[in-house]
Amino acid sequence: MVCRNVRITASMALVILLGFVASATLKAEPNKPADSNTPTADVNSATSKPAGDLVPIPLVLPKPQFVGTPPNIQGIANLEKPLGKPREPFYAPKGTTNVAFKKSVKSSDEQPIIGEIEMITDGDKEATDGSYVELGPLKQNITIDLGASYNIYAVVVWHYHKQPRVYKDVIVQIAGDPDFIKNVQTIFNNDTDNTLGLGAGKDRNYVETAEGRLIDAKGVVGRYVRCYSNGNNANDLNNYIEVEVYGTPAK
Ligand SMILES: [Ca+2]
Ligand SMILES: [Ca+2]
Repeated sequence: MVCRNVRITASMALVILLGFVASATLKAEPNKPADSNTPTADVNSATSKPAGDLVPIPLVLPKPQFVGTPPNIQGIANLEKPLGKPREPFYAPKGTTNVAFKKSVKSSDEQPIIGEIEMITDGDKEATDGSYVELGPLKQNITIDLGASYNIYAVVVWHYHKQPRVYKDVIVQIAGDPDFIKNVQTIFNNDTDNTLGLGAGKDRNYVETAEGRLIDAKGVVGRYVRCYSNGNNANDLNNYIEVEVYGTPAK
């Protein structure tokens, strides 16, 4: 009697288990893409092309000053390998524009060695002499006041692209106040050993090109954009040609 009961219970359990597996498999079905040939998010772009009302940002690049892969730059650790091809378009919601154009800029060095601080948002991104600002040695920063809060999708930074260079300790932050106390968000940080004291970053060093450095800001909300650097591989000075901030007004 006991044995039979056990056998019945065991076979009932097996039936229940099989039923559970079958229903779990059925339940899993709806999560599969309707059509496996439909491209998924990351196929078309390194920065991912999500579905919906997203369009490439209206980014216009300056004239390149050197072609091909830049020569090896000596003495820079953790250096990113150049892409070796043009960067893929960056997608953001329709209506996203460069909201930094002609906006006011402040700097830790208000009397640049070369050029004027205003040149950082004047729309001129060319590498020619007369198009770049040169700030004093070692740790410096510039802060753009967008004048209002924006959803920020990308920040593009051109330090200098007349020759391949690597700027040191590049950090880009977005905040809600000019003193960077409220809602500070770091969107790029390659100061891996915390030289600037803002926290150690995980991003890599990179070679400047005419494409500028496009940083995915992931839609964070903020009004002030601050860029830090700490000299470059050629000298201790800091340069900016242009900084663009792609966003839409925050509601
Ligand atoms: Ca400029
Ligand atoms: Ca460092």
